Amino acid sequence: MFTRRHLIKAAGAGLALTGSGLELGSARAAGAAIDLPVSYRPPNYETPIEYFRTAITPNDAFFVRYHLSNIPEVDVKTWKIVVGGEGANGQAEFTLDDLKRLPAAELVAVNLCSGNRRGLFQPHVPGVQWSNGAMGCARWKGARLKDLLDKVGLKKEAIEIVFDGADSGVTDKTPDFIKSIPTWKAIEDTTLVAYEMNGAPLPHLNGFPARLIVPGWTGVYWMKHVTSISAVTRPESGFWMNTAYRIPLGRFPVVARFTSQETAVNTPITEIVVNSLITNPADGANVKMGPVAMGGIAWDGGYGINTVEVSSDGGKTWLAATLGEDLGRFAFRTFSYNFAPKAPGKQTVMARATNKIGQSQTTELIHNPAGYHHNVVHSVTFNVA
Ligand SMILES: Nc1nc2c(c(=O)[nH]1)N[C@H]1C(S)=C(S)[C@@H](COP(=O)(O)O)O[C@H]1N2
Ligand SMILES: [Mo]
Repeated sequence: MFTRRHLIKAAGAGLALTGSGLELGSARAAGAAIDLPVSYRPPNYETPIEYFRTAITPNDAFFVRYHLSNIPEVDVKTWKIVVGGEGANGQAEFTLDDLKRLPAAELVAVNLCSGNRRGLFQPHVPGVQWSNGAMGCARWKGARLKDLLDKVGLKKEAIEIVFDGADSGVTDKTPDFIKSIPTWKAIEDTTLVAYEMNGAPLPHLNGFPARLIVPGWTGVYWMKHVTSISAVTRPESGFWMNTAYRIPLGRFPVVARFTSQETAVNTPITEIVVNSLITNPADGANVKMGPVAMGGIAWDGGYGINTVEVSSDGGKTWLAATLGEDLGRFAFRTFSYNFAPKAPGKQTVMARATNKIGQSQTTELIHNPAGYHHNVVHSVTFNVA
């Protein structure tokens, strides 16, 4: 079983925030920050909400998501990525040193599980019951996937690039976790094979020694411990492509399409929908009468956040929040808002983000069987006394 003692240490750092003027909220919220295992086998850990008060999520508190239980500690001495496939002109192998010899690229990007907030679906849907913390934002450094593919050369018919990682199921019956992305997405300058996260080697549970970074697209494509990258001329099939990670066709306002995988009724999930989260005050917190320094983060699939608006009257009127530092179009964008309660008592404040192509959060949940893309406007209720 995996334990995550460092998370407990990190939670200590989170608690120290109380001394820095940020209200942590109730004792229950503080207790929850110690560890949030959603399951142990496979290991699934959620990031406590306090860590989203800054745009960069620390490695020690970063969420963890696995589908398979057998996650080997990769030995870098023997580990390599094999690049090839019937859609490539040849085959090549890359060790970690080989990757580091390619031109390095760096960017800040949100890794968000498609099922983030699934646990908030009403009616309930089966699957890992995530709350708000199946996501994180880090500065990733690595080689461009396109540079690896250039070493072998792609046939013009190559329509998808397929990834496999070192993890596997405990029995042969568990389908191996294999994912593909369209070639056009694979060769974008921002799609990386990353070996560093926030200036450090990738933590074991976040994909050491190297993982895919597919900025703007949900975490499912961000293959960890990647060992194989294959170009194919036919759509990849298999459980994780044909059955899992699909959304009903046409229900969500997404621009990026994965046409080689579309059916008459559904399509693979692709880009992250625009969203935001209020991080302070915490839901249920007690705050002193007077101006309340509110804050949070907003993000989207890479178009960039244009505005975050806040409402304290149930959505009748909205006022602009102030956006924080811009760490790039794929990053969390912090926002702040000075809320002046008119009277003591319970206050509910909502936040709504809009991106640069005019997409905004929904007020009603767009229901779908797998519980993806929950971007209903978030609110917190706190007590002013
Ligand atoms: N090898 C491997 N890579 C994987 C997965 C997995 O199960 N195995 N899960 C994917 C999913 S669904 C998500 S949301 C992200 C989570 O990344 P993290 O664990 O670093 O937070 O990893 C992706 N990459
Ligand atoms: Mo995920």
